[in-house]
Amino acid sequence: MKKHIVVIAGDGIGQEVTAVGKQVLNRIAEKFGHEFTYDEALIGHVAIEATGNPLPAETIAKSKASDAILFGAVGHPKYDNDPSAKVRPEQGLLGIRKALGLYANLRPIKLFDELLQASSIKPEFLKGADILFFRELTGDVYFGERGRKDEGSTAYDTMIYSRYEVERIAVKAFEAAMTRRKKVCSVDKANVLESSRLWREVVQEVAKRYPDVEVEHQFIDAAAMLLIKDPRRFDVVVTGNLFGDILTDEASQIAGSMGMLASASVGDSTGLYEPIHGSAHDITGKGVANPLASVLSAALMLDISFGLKEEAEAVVNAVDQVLKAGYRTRDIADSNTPADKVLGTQAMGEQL
Ligand code: GGG
Repeated sequence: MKKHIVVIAGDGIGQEVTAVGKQVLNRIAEKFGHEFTYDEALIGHVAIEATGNPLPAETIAKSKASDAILFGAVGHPKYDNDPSAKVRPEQGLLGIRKALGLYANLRPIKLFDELLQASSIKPEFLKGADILFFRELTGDVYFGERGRKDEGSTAYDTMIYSRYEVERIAVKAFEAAMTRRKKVCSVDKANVLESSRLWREVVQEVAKRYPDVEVEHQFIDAAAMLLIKDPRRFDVVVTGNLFGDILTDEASQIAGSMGMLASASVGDSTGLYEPIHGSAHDITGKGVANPLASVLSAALMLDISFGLKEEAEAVVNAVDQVLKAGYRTRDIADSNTPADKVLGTQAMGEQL
Protein backbone atom coordinates (compact mmCIF):
# COMPACT_ATOMS: atom_id res chain seq x y z
CA MET A 1 0.00 0.00 0.00
CA LYS A 2 1.27 3.50 -0.87
CA LYS A 3 0.40 6.35 1.50
CA HIS A 4 1.56 9.94 1.83
CA ILE A 5 1.85 11.29 5.38
CA VAL A 6 2.39 14.90 6.47
CA VAL A 7 4.40 15.22 9.66
CA ILE A 8 3.48 18.36 11.62
CA ALA A 9 5.71 18.04 14.66
CA GLY A 10 5.02 21.54 16.01
CA ASP A 11 6.48 22.77 19.28
CA GLY A 12 8.49 21.51 22.23
CA ILE A 13 8.53 17.76 22.70
CA GLY A 14 6.27 17.46 19.65
CA GLN A 15 9.51 17.33 17.60
CA GLU A 16 11.06 14.57 19.71
CA VAL A 17 8.06 12.25 20.05
CA THR A 18 6.92 12.60 16.44
CA ALA A 19 10.36 11.49 15.24
CA VAL A 20 9.80 8.20 17.09
CA GLY A 21 6.23 7.87 15.75
CA LYS A 22 7.62 8.23 12.22
CA GLN A 23 10.39 5.67 12.86
CA VAL A 24 7.76 3.15 13.93
CA LEU A 25 5.70 3.82 10.79
CA ASN A 26 8.83 3.21 8.73
CA ARG A 27 9.48 -0.11 10.48
CA ILE A 28 5.89 -1.17 9.80
CA ALA A 29 6.22 -0.17 6.13
CA GLU A 30 9.38 -2.27 5.83
CA LYS A 31 7.97 -5.28 7.67
CA PHE A 32 4.62 -5.39 5.85
CA GLY A 33 5.80 -4.21 2.42
CA HIS A 34 4.12 -0.78 2.31
CA GLU A 35 5.47 2.47 0.92
CA PHE A 36 4.99 5.51 3.16
CA THR A 37 6.24 8.85 1.85
CA TYR A 38 6.49 11.96 4.01
CA ASP A 39 6.34 15.71 3.86
CA GLU A 40 6.76 18.20 6.70
CA ALA A 41 4.76 21.28 7.60
CA LEU A 42 4.87 24.02 10.22
CA ILE A 43 2.39 24.88 12.95
CA GLY A 44 2.26 26.68 16.28
CA HIS A 45 5.12 28.67 17.75
CA VAL A 46 7.67 27.37 15.22
CA ALA A 47 5.33 28.54 12.42
CA ILE A 48 4.89 31.97 14.05
CA GLU A 49 8.68 32.32 14.29
CA ALA A 50 9.17 31.31 10.64
CA THR A 51 6.17 33.02 8.99
CA GLY A 52 4.29 35.14 11.55
CA ASN A 53 1.30 32.79 11.19
CA PRO A 54 0.53 29.80 13.52
CA LEU A 55 -1.17 28.00 10.61
CA PRO A 56 0.44 28.86 7.25
CA ALA A 57 -1.70 28.23 4.15
CA GLU A 58 0.96 25.79 2.95
CA THR A 59 0.33 23.59 6.01
CA ILE A 60 -3.38 23.36 5.20
CA ALA A 61 -2.68 22.64 1.53
CA LYS A 62 -0.15 19.90 2.30
CA SER A 63 -2.51 18.37 4.88
CA LYS A 64 -5.47 18.29 2.50
CA ALA A 65 -3.32 16.64 -0.17
CA SER A 66 -2.09 13.90 2.19
CA ASP A 67 -3.53 10.56 3.30
CA ALA A 68 -2.94 11.24 7.01
CA ILE A 69 -1.27 13.68 9.39
CA LEU A 70 1.14 12.71 12.16
CA PHE A 71 0.94 15.61 14.58
CA GLY A 72 3.06 16.53 17.61
CA ALA A 73 2.05 19.41 19.87
CA VAL A 74 1.63 23.17 20.00
CA GLY A 75 2.40 25.68 22.71
CA HIS A 76 5.11 27.88 24.20
CA PRO A 77 5.37 29.31 27.72
CA LYS A 78 6.04 32.81 26.42
CA TYR A 79 2.39 33.13 25.36
CA ASP A 80 1.09 31.67 28.64
CA ASN A 81 2.71 34.56 30.45
CA ASP A 82 1.44 37.13 27.96
CA PRO A 83 -2.39 37.12 28.05
CA SER A 84 -2.48 40.06 25.63
CA ALA A 85 -0.74 38.13 22.80
CA LYS A 86 -2.97 38.30 19.71
CA VAL A 87 -1.23 35.49 17.82
CA ARG A 88 -0.86 32.20 19.72
CA PRO A 89 0.40 28.69 18.84
CA GLU A 90 -2.93 27.07 19.86
CA GLN A 91 -4.67 28.98 17.04
CA GLY A 92 -2.74 26.71 14.68
CA LEU A 93 -4.17 23.52 16.18
CA LEU A 94 -7.74 24.81 16.45
CA GLY A 95 -7.43 26.24 12.94
CA ILE A 96 -6.29 23.02 11.30
CA ARG A 97 -9.09 21.04 13.00
CA LYS A 98 -11.62 23.55 11.65
CA ALA A 99 -10.04 23.81 8.19
CA LEU A 100 -10.11 20.03 7.75
CA GLY A 101 -13.54 19.54 9.38
CA LEU A 102 -12.08 17.21 12.04
CA TYR A 103 -15.07 17.27 14.36
CA ALA A 104 -14.58 13.94 16.17
CA ASN A 105 -11.62 13.36 18.46
CA LEU A 106 -11.28 9.74 19.54
CA ARG A 107 -9.27 9.29 22.73
CA PRO A 108 -8.92 5.65 23.77
CA ILE A 109 -8.01 5.22 27.44
CA LYS A 110 -6.03 2.01 27.25
CA LEU A 111 -4.47 0.71 30.41
CA PHE A 112 -1.56 -1.63 29.75
CA ASP A 113 -1.53 -4.21 32.57
CA GLU A 114 2.13 -3.53 33.27
CA LEU A 115 1.29 0.07 34.19
CA LEU A 116 -1.32 -0.75 36.81
CA GLN A 117 1.05 0.41 39.52
CA ALA A 118 2.00 3.61 37.65
CA SER A 119 -1.55 4.93 37.83
CA SER A 120 -2.64 7.37 40.50
CA ILE A 121 -5.73 5.20 41.03
CA LYS A 122 -5.69 2.07 43.20
CA PRO A 123 -5.18 -1.07 41.01
CA GLU A 124 -8.26 -2.81 42.43
CA PHE A 125 -10.49 -0.05 40.96
CA LEU A 126 -8.63 0.00 37.70
CA LYS A 127 -7.80 -3.39 36.20
CA GLY A 128 -9.70 -3.87 32.96
CA ALA A 129 -10.63 -0.19 32.52
CA ASP A 130 -11.18 0.49 28.81
CA ILE A 131 -12.85 3.74 27.76
CA LEU A 132 -13.24 5.35 24.37
CA PHE A 133 -13.82 9.09 24.56
CA PHE A 134 -15.46 11.05 21.75
CA ARG A 135 -14.57 14.69 22.25
CA GLU A 136 -16.42 17.06 19.90
CA LEU A 137 -13.65 19.13 18.34
CA THR A 138 -14.87 21.99 16.17
CA GLY A 139 -17.57 23.66 18.26
CA ASP A 140 -18.26 24.82 21.82
CA VAL A 141 -16.63 27.67 23.67
CA TYR A 142 -13.42 27.12 21.65
CA PHE A 143 -15.09 28.51 18.53
CA GLY A 144 -17.92 30.70 19.87
CA GLU A 145 -17.75 34.48 19.83
CA ARG A 146 -15.30 35.86 22.35
CA GLY A 147 -14.10 39.29 23.28
CA ARG A 148 -13.82 42.09 25.77
CA LYS A 149 -16.23 44.88 26.64
CA ASP A 150 -16.53 47.66 29.21
CA GLU A 151 -13.17 49.04 28.08
CA GLY A 152 -11.57 45.63 28.49
CA SER A 153 -12.67 45.06 32.07
CA THR A 154 -15.19 42.32 31.12
CA ALA A 155 -14.35 39.26 29.00
CA TYR A 156 -16.64 36.66 27.47
CA ASP A 157 -16.50 33.37 25.54
CA THR A 158 -19.66 31.90 24.04
CA MET A 159 -20.52 28.24 24.49
CA ILE A 160 -22.42 27.37 21.33
CA TYR A 161 -23.61 24.13 19.72
CA SER A 162 -25.92 23.42 16.82
CA ARG A 163 -28.19 20.38 16.51
CA TYR A 164 -26.14 19.27 13.48
CA GLU A 165 -22.85 19.40 15.38
CA VAL A 166 -24.19 17.36 18.30
CA GLU A 167 -25.91 14.80 16.09
CA ARG A 168 -22.85 13.92 14.01
CA ILE A 169 -20.58 13.32 17.03
CA ALA A 170 -23.33 11.40 18.82
CA VAL A 171 -23.77 9.12 15.80
CA LYS A 172 -20.00 8.41 15.79
CA ALA A 173 -20.14 7.52 19.50
CA PHE A 174 -23.15 5.22 19.16
CA GLU A 175 -21.66 3.49 16.11
CA ALA A 176 -18.47 2.83 18.09
CA ALA A 177 -20.46 1.56 21.08
CA MET A 178 -22.15 -1.00 18.81
CA THR A 179 -18.70 -2.54 18.20
CA ARG A 180 -17.80 -2.50 21.92
CA ARG A 181 -19.76 -3.09 25.16
CA LYS A 182 -22.83 -1.18 23.89
CA LYS A 183 -22.81 1.57 26.51
CA VAL A 184 -22.72 5.33 25.92
CA CYS A 185 -22.32 7.95 28.63
CA SER A 186 -23.07 11.46 27.41
CA VAL A 187 -21.54 14.21 29.53
CA ASP A 188 -22.99 17.72 29.74
CA LYS A 189 -24.08 20.38 32.22
CA ALA A 190 -27.78 20.39 31.29
CA ASN A 191 -28.90 21.51 34.76
CA VAL A 192 -27.28 24.90 34.07
CA LEU A 193 -26.33 25.45 30.42
CA GLU A 194 -28.72 25.91 27.48
CA SER A 195 -26.17 24.50 25.02
CA SER A 196 -26.03 21.38 27.23
CA ARG A 197 -29.83 21.09 27.17
CA LEU A 198 -29.72 21.00 23.38
CA TRP A 199 -26.82 18.52 23.60
CA ARG A 200 -28.86 16.17 25.81
CA GLU A 201 -32.00 16.53 23.65
CA VAL A 202 -30.11 15.57 20.49
CA VAL A 203 -28.24 12.68 22.14
CA GLN A 204 -31.59 11.33 23.39
CA GLU A 205 -32.96 11.49 19.83
CA VAL A 206 -29.92 9.73 18.36
CA ALA A 207 -30.12 7.09 21.12
CA LYS A 208 -33.56 6.02 19.84
CA ARG A 209 -31.86 4.78 16.65
CA TYR A 210 -29.65 2.47 18.73
CA PRO A 211 -32.04 0.50 20.98
CA ASP A 212 -29.31 -2.04 21.82
CA VAL A 213 -27.10 0.63 23.37
CA GLU A 214 -27.53 1.47 27.04
CA VAL A 215 -27.39 5.26 27.48
CA GLU A 216 -26.72 7.38 30.52
CA HIS A 217 -26.36 11.13 30.93
CA GLN A 218 -23.99 12.56 33.51
CA PHE A 219 -23.21 16.13 34.47
CA ILE A 220 -19.58 17.04 33.94
CA ASP A 221 -18.91 17.42 37.67
CA ALA A 222 -20.34 13.97 38.47
CA ALA A 223 -18.56 12.40 35.48
CA ALA A 224 -15.22 13.81 36.68
CA MET A 225 -15.78 12.18 40.05
CA LEU A 226 -17.00 8.82 38.68
CA LEU A 227 -14.04 8.58 36.32
CA ILE A 228 -11.70 8.31 39.29
CA LYS A 229 -14.07 6.44 41.59
CA ASP A 230 -15.12 3.70 39.17
CA PRO A 231 -13.49 3.97 35.70
CA ARG A 232 -14.70 0.50 34.71
CA ARG A 233 -18.33 1.65 34.57
CA PHE A 234 -17.56 3.56 31.34
CA ASP A 235 -17.43 2.18 27.80
CA VAL A 236 -17.95 5.01 25.26
CA VAL A 237 -18.09 8.59 26.57
CA VAL A 238 -19.29 11.41 24.31
CA THR A 239 -18.94 15.03 25.28
CA GLY A 240 -18.27 18.55 24.08
CA ASN A 241 -14.97 20.21 23.27
CA LEU A 242 -14.18 21.83 26.63
CA PHE A 243 -15.50 19.04 28.86
CA GLY A 244 -13.70 16.46 26.69
CA ASP A 245 -10.44 18.36 26.88
CA ILE A 246 -10.54 18.40 30.67
CA LEU A 247 -11.98 14.91 31.27
CA THR A 248 -9.41 13.16 29.07
CA ASP A 249 -6.48 14.81 30.85
CA GLU A 250 -8.01 13.46 34.04
CA ALA A 251 -8.51 10.06 32.39
CA SER A 252 -4.82 9.95 31.42
CA GLN A 253 -4.17 9.03 35.05
CA ILE A 254 -6.09 5.82 34.44
CA ALA A 255 -3.53 4.95 31.74
CA GLY A 256 -0.61 5.95 33.99
CA SER A 257 0.52 9.14 32.26
CA MET A 258 -0.39 11.80 29.72
CA GLY A 259 2.52 10.34 27.79
CA MET A 260 0.52 7.18 27.09
CA LEU A 261 -2.60 8.68 25.49
CA ALA A 262 -3.03 8.77 21.73
CA SER A 263 -5.78 10.40 19.74
CA ALA A 264 -7.37 10.40 16.30
CA SER A 265 -9.18 13.43 14.90
CA VAL A 266 -11.51 12.49 12.09
CA GLY A 267 -14.36 14.03 10.12
CA ASP A 268 -14.69 15.43 6.63
CA SER A 269 -11.09 15.21 5.47
CA THR A 270 -7.62 13.78 6.13
CA GLY A 271 -7.34 12.25 9.63
CA LEU A 272 -4.96 13.82 12.13
CA TYR A 273 -3.20 11.69 14.75
CA GLU A 274 -1.63 13.23 17.83
CA PRO A 275 -0.74 12.53 21.44
CA ILE A 276 -3.13 14.27 23.81
CA HIS A 277 -0.21 15.90 25.61
CA GLY A 278 1.05 19.35 24.81
CA SER A 279 4.49 20.77 24.07
CA ALA A 280 5.88 20.28 27.64
CA HIS A 281 8.58 22.93 27.50
CA ASP A 282 9.78 21.96 30.96
CA ILE A 283 11.30 18.78 29.48
CA THR A 284 11.88 19.90 25.88
CA GLY A 285 15.35 19.10 24.56
CA LYS A 286 16.18 16.81 27.48
CA GLY A 287 15.40 13.64 25.54
CA VAL A 288 13.18 12.24 28.31
CA ALA A 289 9.68 12.65 26.83
CA ASN A 290 7.56 9.52 26.55
CA PRO A 291 7.14 8.78 22.80
CA LEU A 292 4.50 6.06 23.30
CA ALA A 293 1.50 8.37 22.83
CA SER A 294 2.90 9.34 19.44
CA VAL A 295 3.60 5.69 18.61
CA LEU A 296 0.06 4.70 19.62
CA SER A 297 -1.28 7.62 17.56
CA ALA A 298 0.58 6.14 14.57
CA ALA A 299 -1.20 2.83 15.32
CA LEU A 300 -4.55 4.64 15.21
CA MET A 301 -3.55 6.11 11.84
CA LEU A 302 -2.74 2.65 10.45
CA ASP A 303 -6.09 1.34 11.67
CA ILE A 304 -8.50 4.23 11.01
CA SER A 305 -7.08 6.06 7.97
CA PHE A 306 -5.39 3.14 6.19
CA GLY A 307 -7.52 0.19 7.36
CA LEU A 308 -4.32 -1.71 8.27
CA LYS A 309 -5.61 -3.60 11.32
CA GLU A 310 -2.82 -6.17 11.55
CA GLU A 311 -0.16 -3.48 11.29
CA ALA A 312 -1.90 -1.37 13.96
CA GLU A 313 -2.05 -4.40 16.25
CA ALA A 314 1.66 -5.05 15.67
CA VAL A 315 2.44 -1.54 16.96
CA VAL A 316 0.24 -1.93 20.06
CA ASN A 317 1.79 -5.36 20.73
CA ALA A 318 5.28 -3.90 20.41
CA VAL A 319 4.41 -1.28 23.06
CA ASP A 320 3.01 -4.04 25.27
CA GLN A 321 6.18 -6.14 24.88
CA VAL A 322 8.46 -3.24 25.72
CA LEU A 323 6.46 -2.52 28.87
CA LYS A 324 6.46 -6.24 29.76
CA ALA A 325 10.25 -6.22 29.38
CA GLY A 326 10.25 -3.57 32.11
CA TYR A 327 11.32 -0.55 30.05
CA ARG A 328 9.91 2.79 31.16
CA THR A 329 10.31 6.44 30.38
CA ARG A 330 10.54 8.43 33.56
CA ASP A 331 6.86 9.50 33.62
CA ILE A 332 5.77 5.86 33.93
CA ALA A 333 8.67 4.61 36.06
CA ASP A 334 8.19 4.01 39.77
CA SER A 335 10.42 3.22 42.72
CA ASN A 336 10.63 -0.45 41.62
CA THR A 337 11.98 0.39 38.15
CA PRO A 338 15.72 -0.44 37.95
CA ALA A 339 17.76 2.58 36.82
CA ASP A 340 18.98 0.77 33.68
CA LYS A 341 15.37 0.25 32.56
CA VAL A 342 14.51 3.97 32.64
CA LEU A 343 14.97 5.09 29.04
CA GLY A 344 14.97 8.37 27.15
CA THR A 345 12.79 9.16 24.15
CA GLN A 346 15.05 7.72 21.44
CA ALA A 347 16.13 4.67 23.43
CA MET A 348 12.48 3.80 24.12
CA GLY A 349 11.78 4.08 20.39
CA GLU A 350 14.66 1.74 19.62
CA GLN A 351 13.19 -0.97 21.86
CA LEU A 352 9.98 -1.10 19.81
N1 GGG B 1 -1.00 17.36 21.02
C1 GGG B 1 -1.97 18.12 21.70
C2 GGG B 1 -1.59 19.55 21.92
O1 GGG B 1 -0.70 20.06 21.28
N2 GGG B 1 -2.27 20.19 22.84
C3 GGG B 1 -2.07 21.57 23.13
C4 GGG B 1 -3.32 22.39 22.92
O2 GGG B 1 -3.24 23.54 22.60
N3 GGG B 1 -4.48 21.78 23.07
C5 GGG B 1 -5.73 22.39 22.90
C6 GGG B 1 -6.75 21.39 22.50
O3 GGG B 1 -6.44 20.20 22.37
O4 GGG B 1 -7.88 21.78 22.26
